[in-house]
Amino acid sequence: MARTALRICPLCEATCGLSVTVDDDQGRMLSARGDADDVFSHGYICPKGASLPELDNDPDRLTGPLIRRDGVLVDAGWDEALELVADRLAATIAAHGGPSVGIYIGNPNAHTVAGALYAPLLTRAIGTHNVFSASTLDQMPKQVALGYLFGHAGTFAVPDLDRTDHLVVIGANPIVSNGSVTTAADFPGKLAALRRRGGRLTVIDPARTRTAKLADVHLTPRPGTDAALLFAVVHTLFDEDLIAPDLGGIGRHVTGVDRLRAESADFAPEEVAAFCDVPAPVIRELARSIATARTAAVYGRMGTTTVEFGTIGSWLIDAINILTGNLDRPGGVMFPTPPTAPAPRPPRPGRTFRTGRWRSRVSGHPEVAGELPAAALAEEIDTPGDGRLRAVVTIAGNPVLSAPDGDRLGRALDGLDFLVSIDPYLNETTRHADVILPPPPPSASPHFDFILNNLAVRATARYSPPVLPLPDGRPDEAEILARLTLAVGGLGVHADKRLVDEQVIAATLSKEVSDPHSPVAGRDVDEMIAMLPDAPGHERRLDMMVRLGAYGDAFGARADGLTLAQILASPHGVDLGPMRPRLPGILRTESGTVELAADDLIADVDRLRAALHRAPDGFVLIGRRNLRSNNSWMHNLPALTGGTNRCTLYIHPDDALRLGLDDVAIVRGPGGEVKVPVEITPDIRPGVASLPHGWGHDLADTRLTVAAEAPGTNVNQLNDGSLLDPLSGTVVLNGLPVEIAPG
Ligand SMILES: Nc1nc2c(c(=O)[nH]1)N[C@H]1C(S)=C(S)[C@@H](COP(=O)(O)OP(=O)(O)OC[C@H]3O[C@@H](n4cnc5c(=O)[nH]c(N)nc54)[C@H](O)[C@@H]3O)O[C@H]1N2
Ligand SMILES: Nc1nc2c(c(=O)[nH]1)N[C@H]1C(S)=C(S)[C@@H](COP(=O)(O)OP(=O)(O)OC[C@H]3O[C@@H](n4cnc5c(=O)[nH]c(N)nc54)[C@H](O)[C@@H]3O)O[C@H]1N2
Ligand code: SF4
Ligand SMILES: [Mo]
Repeated sequence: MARTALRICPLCEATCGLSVTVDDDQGRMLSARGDADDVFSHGYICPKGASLPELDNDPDRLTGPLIRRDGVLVDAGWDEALELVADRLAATIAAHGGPSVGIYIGNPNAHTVAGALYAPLLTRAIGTHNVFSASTLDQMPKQVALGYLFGHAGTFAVPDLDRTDHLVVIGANPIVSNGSVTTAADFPGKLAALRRRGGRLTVIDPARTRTAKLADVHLTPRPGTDAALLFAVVHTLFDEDLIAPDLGGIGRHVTGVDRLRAESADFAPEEVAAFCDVPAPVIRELARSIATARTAAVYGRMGTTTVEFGTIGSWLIDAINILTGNLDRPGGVMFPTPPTAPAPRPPRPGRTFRTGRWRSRVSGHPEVAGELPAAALAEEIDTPGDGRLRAVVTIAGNPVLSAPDGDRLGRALDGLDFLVSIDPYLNETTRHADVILPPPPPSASPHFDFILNNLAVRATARYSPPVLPLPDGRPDEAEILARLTLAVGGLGVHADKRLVDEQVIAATLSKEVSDPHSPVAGRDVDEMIAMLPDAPGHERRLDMMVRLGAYGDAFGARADGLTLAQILASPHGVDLGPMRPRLPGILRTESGTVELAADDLIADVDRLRAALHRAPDGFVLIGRRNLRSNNSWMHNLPALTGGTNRCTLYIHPDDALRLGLDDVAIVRGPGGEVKVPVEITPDIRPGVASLPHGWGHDLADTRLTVAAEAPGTNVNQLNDGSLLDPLSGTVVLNGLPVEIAPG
């Protein structure tokens, strides 16, 4: 018998509410469509969401652990596999210390309950500072900029899409990506609504993407030059007296304006025009169009972060929002207030944001927000010497395809004493593992967006319990991580998982009751623990966080406040309203102000100044995404393969003619060369070529039947990881210099 259930889509940052049908007898998900009553997504769905049942039922998905025996990965039982992992991690830590274990945290951790609530506990239990993640292949420059501006690397300001009058999209393609570092379901609908209300869309992108095709104005700078372009906008704002009076009302909370003005002096549009290949009057007009709009929001993504000047560019995006009076006001960029964020407290002085609290062993890369560059993972394993990594834990990551030089990383992983991967697939990375521990499919996993709610353009509280039960004896991902945490902590792999949750709950509440500004200051911890539901540990923690949170009931102290029980009683979600101003309470800088011109940022500007006079390189390579793809791991679903979703080199007709390109090209980069099919298109600017990432499924000993039929090529084999944005350790994935020749 089929039954309908609601479930939030875990596949991208849009967090759409889905209505799925399941067959309890077969224990399968049958179909998925948009939930029209979802308070956040209102029925929106994309092809990936619609294929959730196919992903759930993928016959290649692992249903039990694999253990390497005599060189081959074979089926094993859960107890045996967990015991083996616990023993090997404990032995490595005992012999070489916690830091000899490296952790790689992949992208899906942003979408899972386990990634948000349990992965950090395992990392802490292991006691390693050798933490790597997809963030340094992605948004880390943005986070570093936020750290300097607002005092904390997690203080995101997102465009108020529903109310803005002028949206400026730089290096993002939300019609295809469905939005990133801005959680908004139905980006296409939101852009259509912007147009209907007379608003304006500017897109800055070297490719004529599906988003760019909707724009009123589309600028096509040379890749990697946006930081200079943005500086020229800042210059123009000062030069033409376009700074908003009192910065739109937040003037007393902002410092460093004069210093920023001084820094921007060298970046007149006329000075940067040749470097960016955008005419100076066009840059001046861009500045005017932002400054004179009733409200405007400048929004940057991958094309502004994974580039040579990623941190400077990210900083200047928000600097422009601030100078034009658009920070913290409706229609500008605002700080979301998620349901699990602590209740507001009086402003308190913070500390100056710093990186480099430790450094990587081999290249001396500074630590950034607790992490080292993913591009340095291979060398930390394969470079001999004291302190090299002996064991690695990957959680929901496929760095062999997503990080530079996967061939080298693969060899390095083979050279480890021990590799454990918590991952549902036997893929390009996990094929190197000694043990794979597969989490259950989405249908049998709970869902709450602990992370993405921090980025949501409208606050909601939505929770999906698992839609289908787990087979007896199969742990969910939270249990896998919790049991490993307990084992590493010396309690053994069979200890009750709830110990982990109860420890977190007791510690959190004890801290809260002793904080005079907490809504539960002075209360009795045990009395509050008794108010939590008799439910799985993650639900008890969720209830606690919600009750302590900005909308919460403060454990009964606020009569109408939110609890998990209320969220469960509203399966389409609880709407908590549009974003609201949060200055100055959200600031954590030492000065208690928005610091517009932090020393470390200013110190990096000379690097940009020097680049201005660089002769334009040959070709540069950028990335692109496809609506029916998701990084490296959804090429195995028949419903999503084929059509435009192909690993081809986009190149402009003039360039193809000049190079004599026909069907196949050889692309050479700093890390190697690849041979790829050519697709000639006017939708990319001359001098630029694009290849998508996440391909290269032709490696031996994987279990990706469908993906292997059209494997594509791993673009990151072109990249040796040496070109980094130094402030964030983020590798240059967009704007990589390459040579292209007929193949
Ligand atoms: N050239 C180039 N390279 C890029 C990019 C680019 O634009 N260009 N983009 C970069 C970006 S933005 C990112 S985020 C990274 C992504 O880098 P990664 O996070 O390393 O790679 P993904 O391809 O997202 O792989 C996700 C892994 O998680 C597994 N997985 C899926 N669901 C779950 C789950 O519920 N639990 C667990 N435990 N595992 C799960 C999948 O099987 C897969 O192995 O790639 C980066 N690499
Ligand atoms: N369908 C689909 N959706 C996804 C993903 C996916 O793989 N497929 N991945 C998810 C992930 S992990 C992420 S991080 C997000 C990413 O979300 P987005 O950042 O929106 O996606 P991208 O396609 O990487 O967009 C980057 C854009 O920057 C442009 N660009 C490249 N170099 C430059 C430059 O130097 N300057 C400027 N101005 N533009 C430049 C590219 O042409 C491209 O259009 O998407 C998420 N959503
Ligand atoms: S847009 Fe993202 S969250 Fe929405 S259905 Fe598609 S993949 Fe899922
Ligand atoms: Mo990403």
